[in-house]
Amino acid sequence: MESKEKVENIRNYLKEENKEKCVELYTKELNDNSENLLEIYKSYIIDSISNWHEEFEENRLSIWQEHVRSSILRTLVECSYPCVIKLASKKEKKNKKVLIASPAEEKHDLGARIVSDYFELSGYNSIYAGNTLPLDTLIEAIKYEKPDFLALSVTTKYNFIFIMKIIDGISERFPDLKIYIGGQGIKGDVDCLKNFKNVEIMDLNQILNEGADK
Ligand code: B12
Repeated sequence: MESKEKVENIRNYLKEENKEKCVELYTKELNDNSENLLEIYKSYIIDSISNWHEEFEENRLSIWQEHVRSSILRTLVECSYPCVIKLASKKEKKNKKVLIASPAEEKHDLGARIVSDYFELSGYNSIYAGNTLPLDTLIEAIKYEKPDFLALSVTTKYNFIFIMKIIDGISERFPDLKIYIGGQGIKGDVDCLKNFKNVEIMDLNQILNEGADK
């Protein structure tokens, strides 16, 4: 079967909320083409979500259905983890630890979870500390994990303010800790970041290409 057809197949099963079939086809694809994990992530997961909001805006998709679909995709991401470990073991280790999190109120977590795997695949030791993380909890995590840098994800643009609170709080307590931020919620006016020398906007390609070594 052509790869385009295979992707279409999974997307249709996703629309039908058929988790069993999605997992069956996805794991088969992973077994057959594990070396292509990044392409599989892109076409089966990242790109599959991109037009959901159109269905949503046309009232063809309700929030609970988005929950069902995104939960299926989350399962597919977790199914990929053995493959992530296998590919990461062939990569030169960077001996650097990244702590990944999303700020308070940010409920979207698929992006951050995928970012965690991209860091692993690029030779970093990555710890995904979860979504909706208040500043105090993140500070606890930093003290315990002692990461070399932070990667924060924000999807909802209204939650950008919570990223700013985290940047403020972390920069005050850990002035030398580099903070990378990414996600859909960052598009637009980011002048407020100019005062923070330790903060940089990052995207997925940068993790794979330059990494966090600049
Ligand atoms: C799935 C989804 C949900 C799921 C989330 C499930 C989950 N566990 O994550 C559920 C149903 C829970 C949900 C809830 C809501 N959602 Co929603 N959701 C989406 C949807 C359809 C997909 C988001 C997603 O997972 N994308 C896939 C991932 C892989 O992509 P990503 O998050 O962009 O991450 C990638 C990059 O941005 C980057 N990246 C991300 N973070 C970082 C960090 C670093 C350091 C780096 C390097 C890279 C990076 O890498 C990732 C991989 O490519 C989008 C629409 C869309 N097409 O994006 C709306 C969307 C994000 N949601 C939206 C809204 C408004 C909401 C709600 C407020 C709706 C409501 N009324 O209840 C709530 C609550 C949100 C909250 N408080 O946080 C809006 C946001 C609007 C805006 N301008 O901010 C969107 C854009 C829909 C829309 N068009 O209106 N949502």
